[in-house]
Amino acid sequence: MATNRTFAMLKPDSVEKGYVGAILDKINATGFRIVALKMTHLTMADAKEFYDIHKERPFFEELVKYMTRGPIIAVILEKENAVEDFRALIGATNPVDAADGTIRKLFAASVSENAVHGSDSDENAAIESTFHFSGREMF
Ligand code: IDP
Ligand code: MG
Repeated sequence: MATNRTFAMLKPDSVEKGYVGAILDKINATGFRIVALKMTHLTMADAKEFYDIHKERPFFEELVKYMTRGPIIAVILEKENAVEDFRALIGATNPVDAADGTIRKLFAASVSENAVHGSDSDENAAIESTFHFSGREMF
């Protein structure tokens, strides 16, 4: 996995509210190339594994329930400085703290239902990408 890639999810609330097109448009407009994309529905086991790092946190059960309540859009994105630039594009975890113009400021409802996921490091981008996509699904 090249280090100029990141992994992202448009979470169930984004799909439910019809924000997929608008969020992908913003991602494209910011200069990211879509390397892989699919709609999928995480199982409880998938969500628990994906968010394993948070398993001791008080919001873990709420997070797993939210992430499995409907389909998500999984994407791999490519751009120079992808991980950092995508985190800047999505904004702070809590939309109240997110900068104007960020995806979470525009589309997130709360700290728990915050519209999008973005990898926090090149290492996690690679792990998360291969968790969701096979080599044949990456372009
Ligand atoms: P991040 O998505 O900005 O990297 P993390 O701290 O890694 O934020 O948390 C993962 C996800 O867990 C968040 O995106 C959000 O959906 C949820 N979450 C984080 N903090 C809280 C909280 O305090 N209450 C409820 N849900 C939370
Ligand atoms: Mg995180």
